[in-house]
Amino acid sequence: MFEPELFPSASALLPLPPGVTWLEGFALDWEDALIGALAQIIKAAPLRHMLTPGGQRMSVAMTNCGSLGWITDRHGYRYAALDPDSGRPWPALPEVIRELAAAASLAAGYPSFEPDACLINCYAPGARMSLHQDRDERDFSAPIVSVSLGLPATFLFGGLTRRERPQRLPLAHGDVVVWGGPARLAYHGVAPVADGRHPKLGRQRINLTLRRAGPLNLNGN
Ligand code: MD3
Ligand code: FE
Repeated sequence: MFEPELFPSASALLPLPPGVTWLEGFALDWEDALIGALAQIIKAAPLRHMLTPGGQRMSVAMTNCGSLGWITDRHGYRYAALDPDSGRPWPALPEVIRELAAAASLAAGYPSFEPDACLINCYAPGARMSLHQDRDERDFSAPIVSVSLGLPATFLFGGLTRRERPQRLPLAHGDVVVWGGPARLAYHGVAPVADGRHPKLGRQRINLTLRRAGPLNLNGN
């Protein structure tokens, strides 16, 4: 029989733009493994506040894993195989992140997504990310998979021009969102994170952004 839902989930209440697949709580099955893997990565490649090309220090602290890492400095935004702070390659993409990305992209209709870059964004209360497009990747046909952990945040999701007023998505610990097709080049950002405390992660929001940044090659990497 049809059961009316008394407390429909947030994603069921919002008309999502085409290309956006919101998987609420999808990462919870991997929660502890993810947190353990993150701790290892941050040990090898510490979080840091990078400089924008305009000379502003970012409020979000970042690091990467995978064969390519997203960086910004006075010279611009780009992907790099080496951590500029250590001169070493970024830590490898852990199996748990690979598995989660494969499951989420499959659920969203992208069965052959092979990420080579995982940007780790760490937001203390008050940190934010202003509206921007992601266009440093080589091929925009691949989706982007994002995983939210820790404190909740309001994600801002606009159109293909800066002019369109962004829609607000409340993202919680464990939510995974797959952004593909017409959503891939949309303007997006994160409103300042409100103070709070997550039982496992404390006073922070961590977002993993999995991308295909470089070319696909025949060696499976
Ligand atoms: C929608 N990070 O690192 S992830 C970024 O929560 C970034 O840390 C945000 O935007 C964060 O560039 C958002 C979700 C996301 C990432 C890329 C997108 C959404 C996107 C690209 C196109 C459309
Ligand atoms: Fe982005």
